[in-house]
Amino acid sequence: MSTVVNPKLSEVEHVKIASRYLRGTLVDSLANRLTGALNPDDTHLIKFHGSYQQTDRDLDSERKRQKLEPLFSFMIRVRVPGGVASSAQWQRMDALADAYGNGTLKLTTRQTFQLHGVLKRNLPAAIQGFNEVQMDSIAGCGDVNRNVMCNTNPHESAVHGEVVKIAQEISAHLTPRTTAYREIWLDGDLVETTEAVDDEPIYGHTYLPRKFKIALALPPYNDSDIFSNDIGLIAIEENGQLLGFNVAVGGGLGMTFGLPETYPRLADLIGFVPADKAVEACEKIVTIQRDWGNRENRKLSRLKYTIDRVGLPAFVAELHQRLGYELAPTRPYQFHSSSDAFGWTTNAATGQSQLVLFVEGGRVLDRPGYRLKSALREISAFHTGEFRLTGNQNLILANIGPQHVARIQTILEEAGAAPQAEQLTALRRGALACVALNTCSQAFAEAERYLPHLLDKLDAVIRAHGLADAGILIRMTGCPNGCARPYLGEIGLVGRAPGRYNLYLGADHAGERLNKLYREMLDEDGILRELSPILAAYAAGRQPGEGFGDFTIRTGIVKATVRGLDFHD
Ligand code: SRM
Ligand code: SF4
Repeated sequence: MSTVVNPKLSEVEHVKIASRYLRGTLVDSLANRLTGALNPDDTHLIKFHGSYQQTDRDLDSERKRQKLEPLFSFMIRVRVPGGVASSAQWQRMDALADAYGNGTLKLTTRQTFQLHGVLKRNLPAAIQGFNEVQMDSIAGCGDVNRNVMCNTNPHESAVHGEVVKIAQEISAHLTPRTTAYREIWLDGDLVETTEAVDDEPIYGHTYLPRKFKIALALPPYNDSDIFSNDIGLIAIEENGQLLGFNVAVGGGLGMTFGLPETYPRLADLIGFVPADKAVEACEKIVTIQRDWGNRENRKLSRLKYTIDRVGLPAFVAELHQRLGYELAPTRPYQFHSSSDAFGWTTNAATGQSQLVLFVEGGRVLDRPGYRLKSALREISAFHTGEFRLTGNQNLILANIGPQHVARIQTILEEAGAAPQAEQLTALRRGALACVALNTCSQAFAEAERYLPHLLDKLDAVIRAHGLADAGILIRMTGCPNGCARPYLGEIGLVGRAPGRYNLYLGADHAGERLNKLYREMLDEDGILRELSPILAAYAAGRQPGEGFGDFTIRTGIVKATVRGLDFHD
């Protein structure tokens, strides 16, 4: 085997090569009690194990003044393929958040759980805690396939269960095979291993050039925002039968300010695969990205850039060759919405009910007058259905037996956490905000902690114009990486500097068109000043059924973005 290493490879590639299938010196890093941090190379490797080393950014400057090292702690992301968790798993996450985290659970935009604030010494116990309820964090982050998303709502279609099962199969098939995770976190005894002992039949020893994301959706619902994924699979159903999936490739939202060669891009539809070939198709697409992706510049290494570099026809030809057959032509489908439909519904056939519960910013916590975390803990003690995490940071209590409906409603009401559809505007219920400060190292501005306050002010405008029920998608992030999918927001706010945001308009309501930059570096007054007249015009001049994003295009407020490459035009 050749040992020549390309000197231009990015730093992370060198770390992966030296890591012996993701082991690195993680065991030594964990044992070192002189610091709350890991050895520098291990900070890259621990991502593959589902964790990020972070600091409390609220305290950084004070700790520096006191000549202390930053307050290091870890975020851990627990994979939940398709977002489906049991009551036992919910209870465990709830307890681990209290025992080792900051007492809150974050439901993410990719249907996973995150714990924040876990100290280095508590990482093994937390990960062992997930393992005891058949959950893991491997591939939560890192240059591998991440949590596979799927429509969340089991009542939406007869074939929903089948589609979730395929999401789970894809996830299992693309989970790294290295035993490093088990050795480091679960066994406690690191076996000295060489490259020859482990095998990654799909990834190889350097894994992928960059993160990789897959989502499935069942029309007309696109709540998993499939076009922002490296692979999006659109389920095609006929007479209650799952036929297969339209395949879309090359979605991704991250970009860097000042680097126009980086851009958000929606995935392109390239054909149709029968349901029993979906896993294989995903594997082959992953291997093309493994072989063709850019390993020198991580800013240009996502599949979207690989495809734009080689051209879609060349990419598809290679896929057909690796599959040994050609994808069939895409089938017709229609998406209506990418948001969640809140409240109670009952399935006439099964008699089971479900509650789609609004969780502001995806943060499950207790605070005075609002004890959501306690209420859900109480419910998990008797709920025999599932806890389903949505891609919009909300929660579905699914498959609730008729005997539990009233009890669940009462518990939520008494905790001040009951669905309050009539009290909350549709704008607020559909809002997404990424974590940003105080834990995210990338944040230029607040998002999760600030958006509710901005919404207090925007709600006043919305109500004044009679738009309380207009489902306008607003999404805010603290930086341009796009974690709350802001470029698919009908109103996108992307942090540029403390208290300053770029405003994007013009995405559609179903996740099929990116938005466009409208104004830069707005503070709160600027955001309200810019949005108020546009909302007023929308209230007065919208056509029947016209979404806010479509209105801003039709009236010429912004130009439509047709593909990623014209996002910056
Ligand atoms: Fe993300 C990095 C949080 C969904 C694009 N994301 C991060 C990090 C790990 C920051 C870092 O690199 O140090 C954030 C951790 C903050 C914290 O304290 O928790 C972070 N991303 C999140 C979450 C928790 C946002 C949320 O509030 O829900 C979401 C977790 C998803 C999950 O469960 O797996 C999250 N991130 C997304 C999405 C949305 C999606 O996947 O549907 C995107 C845009 C889609 C995409 O990937 O293109 C996204 N995150 C990024 C990027 C930019 C990637 C790129 O191609 O440029 C980064 C930075 C990076 O990778 O270098 C990033
Ligand atoms: Fe952090 Fe930026 Fe992602 Fe927000 S969008 S969580 S600020 S990386």
